[in-house]
This record gives sequence, structure tokens and C-alpha cells, in this order.
Amino acid sequence: MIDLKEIRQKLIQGMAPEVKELVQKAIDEGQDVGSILNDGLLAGMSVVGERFKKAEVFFPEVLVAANAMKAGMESLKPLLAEKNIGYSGKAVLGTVRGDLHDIGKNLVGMMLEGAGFEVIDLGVDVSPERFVETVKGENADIIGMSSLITTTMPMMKRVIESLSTALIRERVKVMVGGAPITQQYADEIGADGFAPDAATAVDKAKELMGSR
Ligand code: B1M
Repeated sequence: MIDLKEIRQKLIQGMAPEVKELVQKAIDEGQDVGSILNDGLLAGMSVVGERFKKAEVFFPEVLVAANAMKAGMESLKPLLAEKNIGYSGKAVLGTVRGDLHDIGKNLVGMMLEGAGFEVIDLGVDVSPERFVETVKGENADIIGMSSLITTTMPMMKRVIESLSTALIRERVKVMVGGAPITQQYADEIGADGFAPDAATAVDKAKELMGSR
């Protein structure tokens, strides 16, 4: 019988193939998928998230752990979807128009997925129209925008204005982030939330879901 603590530990160490294999074995043994997710994968990711917040580990460690999480989720995802276990909400994520930086955004996406969000990642250089269309079509709960360059920051405001023009601003929570973004800027443009890092983004997204 696979010990779920072993999955947790291997995830913290960023050992993607081992995590994938252990998760598959646990599934084959008939272990509860919710427990594999919560006591194995999420338990490991939350340790990494906390260590990252305290600057005890840095970006490379988080990225390898997030990759291990992704590897473990591959076989778990369809089973979780069937049972709707740990479903937190639907988030549309993208780096705003004119901006091609995606490392931080990808990390936020992986952490959100790890926390049970369904993530629709629109990639980089995403136009306001595309954000709006996707929110409408997918009936998303949260829009997450990333910007790394000061000149692309105003694009976030454009997206919020486009949501209002399309009369769907009240339907969706808006979260923003990226190195030059601050809480003050988020307030100025009328976003609902800001997070300085991927771990906090998960807490913020959950908080925003709670206020819907
Ligand atoms: Co560029 N770049 N870059 N770059 N780049 C910066 C951002 C810059 C600060 C470097 C510098 O000059 N010191 C600077 C911007 C300056 C400014 O704003 N005034 C800059 C520039 C100027 C440029 C180009 C214009 C360079 C050129 O071509 N002359 C060009 C722009 C291209 C474009 O986008 N149109 C460019 C290109 C590139 C590369 C392609 C080479 C590469 C990007 C590769 C990629 O992303 N696939 C790149 C990189 C790697 C960087 C730096 C070095 C690192 C960015 C990064 O990935 N950080 C960066 C300098 C720096 O930040 N030290 C720089 C790691 C990542 C984990 O952090 O993205 O902040 P970050 O994400 C964090 C948080 O911010 C937060 O969580 C993440 C994890 O903790 N977060 C969110 C992010 N999104 C969030 C969303 C949320 C919540 C939290 O809610 C939705």
C-alpha cells in the first residue's frame, strides 16, 4: 500500500516521474482519489507554497515541485472531474496584450490547478476581447491577469473596462499580479484582488470565490 506521505515528500523534492508513478500505483490500489489529492499532492504543494512565502525556497524549487504536481495530476484529473472532488471554481488566466512573460503566470496556473481550480490558460499577449469572450463562453468565476512590463500594465484596466462594456463585470472576479503590480494599482484600476506571488494567488482566489 502506497503511503501518501511518500507522494507528498517526493513532490516537495520535485521528483515528477516518481510522483506520477506513485499516484498511479495508489489509484490502481483503489485508494481514495480525494485523499491522494489532499493528503499527497496538495499537502506537498502547500508545504512548498509556505516555504516560498517565507523565502526558504526559491522559484526553481517551486517550479520543479509544480511540475511534479502537474505530473501527478495527469492521471488524477479525470477521476476527480468525475467525482467533482476538490473543485474550487473556474479561472481564466492570461498575460495581457503586448506582454510575452509567462513564467510567473504559468506558476500561478499550476498552483491554482493544484488547489482544485479549473484553469483555462489563454497564454500570452491576450487581447481584452479574448478575455471577455472566454469569460462569457466558459462562464468563468475568476479572471487572472499577469503583466510584467510597466507599459503593459494599463492593459489590465482595458480588460476591466471591456468587461463592463460587455455587461459581465459583476459576473466575474478580477485578480491581477506580476512583478510591477501592487495592491494600490489593483485598487486604482478596480480589480477585486491582487497577489504578489503564486502561493498568495491561491489564497486570494479562494477568498474571492467565497465573496461571490
Ligand atoms: Co523580460 N523584462 N523582457 N523577458 N524579464 C523584465 C520583466 C524586466 C523587469 C527586466 C529588466 O529590465 N530589469 C523588464 C521590464 C521593465 C519594465 O517594466 N519597465 C523586461 C523587459 C524590458 C523585457 C523586454 C522588453 C526586453 C527587450 O526585448 N528589450 C522583452 C519584452 C517582451 C514582451 O513581453 N513583449 C522581454 C523579454 C523577456 C524574455 C522573453 C527574454 C523572458 C521571458 C520568458 C518567459 O516569460 N517565457 C524575460 C524574462 C525572463 C524577464 C525577467 C528576467 C524574469 C521574469 C520572470 O519570469 N520572473 C524579468 C526581470 C525580473 O523580474 N527580475 C524581466 C520569475 C517569475 C516567477 O516572477 O513573473 O514576477 P513573476 O511572477 C511572480 C509574481 O509576480 C506573481 O506570482 C509569480 C510567482 O511568484 N504573479 C502573479 C505573476 N503573475 C501573477 C498573476 C496573478 C497573481 C500573481 O494573478 C492573476
